[in-house]
Amino acid sequence: MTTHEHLLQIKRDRGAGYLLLVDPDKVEKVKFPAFIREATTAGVDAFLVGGSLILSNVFNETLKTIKENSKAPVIIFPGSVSQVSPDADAILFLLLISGRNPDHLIGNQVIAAPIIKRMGLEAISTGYMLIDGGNVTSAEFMSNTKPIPRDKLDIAVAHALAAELIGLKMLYLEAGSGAKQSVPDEMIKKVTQYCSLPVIAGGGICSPEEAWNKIKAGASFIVTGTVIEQNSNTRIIKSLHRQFTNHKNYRRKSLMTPLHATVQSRDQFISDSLKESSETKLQILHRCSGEISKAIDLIIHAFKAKKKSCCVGMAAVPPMHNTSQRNLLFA
Ligand code: 1GP
Repeated sequence: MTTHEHLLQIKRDRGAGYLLLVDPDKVEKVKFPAFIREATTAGVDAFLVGGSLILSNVFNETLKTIKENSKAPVIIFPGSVSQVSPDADAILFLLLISGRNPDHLIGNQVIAAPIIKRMGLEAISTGYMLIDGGNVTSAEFMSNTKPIPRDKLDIAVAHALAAELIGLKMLYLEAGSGAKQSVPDEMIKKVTQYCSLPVIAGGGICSPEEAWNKIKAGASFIVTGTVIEQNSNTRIIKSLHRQFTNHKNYRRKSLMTPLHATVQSRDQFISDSLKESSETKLQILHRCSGEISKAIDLIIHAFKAKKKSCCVGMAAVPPMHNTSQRNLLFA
């Protein structure tokens, strides 16, 4: 199974996944292997490795250490063409589609493509969209591009659709590392209503609730980086273990438990609905927002009423924003 297929399976099985961004410059060598092992145990679905600018010379070493200590996929999230290595499972082959800098639309890709091909590295073509996060981030400055304004949902949707029509595999909505404001939930919602590509959301996500809101809005993957670094209370990470403890709590208490519980309820709900649909010809309309429990109540009520055909207002549960899954429900 390729890494891309693996990610799609996570999305299918659980509705959403969690990607931990590792900046090689921030790695504390001694404690890093234990941190990776614990992060894996806590349920990180994949590690992203990269940065807009890497000053240290430990890029390959970082990839290798993660591989040695985790079975989770290691995916390069390149800030430049120099961040290409055969020591990863895959690379996000980024096209910075929100910008109009030809270097980031095709120039760097042309330079990197033969190297990636020669290495046999899996490339996951990804439409990378910078969204205004309230401050100038490294990604914005280094790419010399303008982010999409936060309130321009139509512009974001049009870019996402272009990525889909071009044939890219994923979309990354990025507010930028350390952004003051993460990508607006409303934008994720709008993009995933119109575009069927799985959406990765990252930049400035600081709390489990914020992550959960992105998932509810339709994101398939959440990326965090800075929130882990900040928890160390020092500029250079003094205690990755302690930092990870925060991360573990973050996953267990606030993201993983409610997220997975709700997603499982939803998956059960979908599979039950599909099972029943052949008998009752139940039509599920995906058009209003609400709580999953409310939707389940409504559908149970409909089944009890033994209606041959009924319409049920369906909660706007994330993956159903995607047309492919919605079509599955309609089938
Ligand atoms: C940056 O989306 C990632 O490219 C993660 O951002 O560091 O703000 O979590 P943060």
